[in-house]
Amino acid sequence: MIGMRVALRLRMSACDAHYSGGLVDGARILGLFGDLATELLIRLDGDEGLFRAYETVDFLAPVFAGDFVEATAELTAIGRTSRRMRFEARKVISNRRAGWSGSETDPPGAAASAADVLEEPIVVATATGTCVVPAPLQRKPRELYLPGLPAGPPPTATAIVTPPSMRTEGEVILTAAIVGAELTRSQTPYLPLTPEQVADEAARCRQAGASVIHLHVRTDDGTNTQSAERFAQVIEAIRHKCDCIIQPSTGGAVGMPIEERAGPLSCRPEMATLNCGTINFGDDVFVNSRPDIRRLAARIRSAGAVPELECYEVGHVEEALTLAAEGVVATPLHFQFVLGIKGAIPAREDVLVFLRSLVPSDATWGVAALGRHQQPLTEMAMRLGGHARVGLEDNIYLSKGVFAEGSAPLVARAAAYARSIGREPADPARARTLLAIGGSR
Ligand code: KMH
Ligand code: ZN
Repeated sequence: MIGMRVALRLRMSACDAHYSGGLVDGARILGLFGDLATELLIRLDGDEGLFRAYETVDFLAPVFAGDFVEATAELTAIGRTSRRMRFEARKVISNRRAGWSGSETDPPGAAASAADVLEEPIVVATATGTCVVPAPLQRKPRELYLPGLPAGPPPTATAIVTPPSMRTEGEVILTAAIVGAELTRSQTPYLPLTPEQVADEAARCRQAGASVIHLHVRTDDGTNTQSAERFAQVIEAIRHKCDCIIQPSTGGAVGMPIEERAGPLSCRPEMATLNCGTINFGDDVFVNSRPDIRRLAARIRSAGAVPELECYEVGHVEEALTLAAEGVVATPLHFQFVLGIKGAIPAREDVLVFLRSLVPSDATWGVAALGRHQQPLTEMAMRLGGHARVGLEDNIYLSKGVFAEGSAPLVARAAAYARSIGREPADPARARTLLAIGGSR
């Protein structure tokens, strides 16, 4: 829900002009922000709530009667009763009437009705503020009236419907993490092991909407391996069944030496993971020293693969940016925020908002979240314009106590959610373009 955005666009009329020269007063803009805050509260809590305080208000450019103003609000934090928001108002059309637009370039004698669509909208005001909805007035999400709910799965607690005007454009890349390294058959009977089982599962996931297969491989007895031969065998089996991008792991299993982890790179995959730092991984330590990260990055590059930058902590994002600055990895970058490993960064909405704020604007990013966090955090990522990874590696349940019968049902649910917010799952060809595989973006 953090990251939810709403918008208003309206024309300032002569009635809105308060000062000489048709100037609109700042209070009018704050009125728009108040209405936006109210809409966010209704969508979140089913109640109009109250505006408690503005922390900042900046009026940055004048607004005149005849201007069209677009105002947006974004939910930035949720407390027990408090809801913090960020606001922005931009002028998108400017009236040209002499003396009103304030422009010195107005042609003399321009018609009183002349107006321009601005090539670059002008930010006229920004603000941050806090609203409250008393606990007894907060209604549960399932009681909320969500107009315009498209056909598809019923809304979950996090499936706030984005109004059509605010839908994020662009396809979602769905990655299926179908095998994992640490998962065992004793945890779920649906874990694929043999090349045929893995290839069948990859094809089912492709059918369900996945375009990338994040791949670990096992020996027939289920032991994790980074053997190049086994990867070659499994990749060939997948290739026979579907056209997904195959993204081998270079993380392997906890405790594997780096040289062994690099095994699948000899298959010259289109993508490969690059783990960007060390973390506590449950009771183990997943070690990625800075020299080893650079060695693996160089190997990935010389294999011709696009690295997916696995970030389990805030500092890992900084490390990835440093790798780019050093030229060890090529831009544009593709980040994967892995949230909810015990001992690393938690799977929380505010964490994701912060991580997203760190990535460069030309980068792509996705979320992998563990266990019960998989669905809400990947759905949030999709709402925020990111991509999503689901699958048994991160989560073996479809709902509490109900096993996912393979990764495909998890992919199908993510694909349905993507469509419900107006984003189509990318096919592999489109995903290759979005990920700059082959240098195309
Ligand atoms: N098995 C984890 C220790 C990756 O695939 O690159 C590492 C991992 C990350 O799964
Ligand atoms: Zn993995």
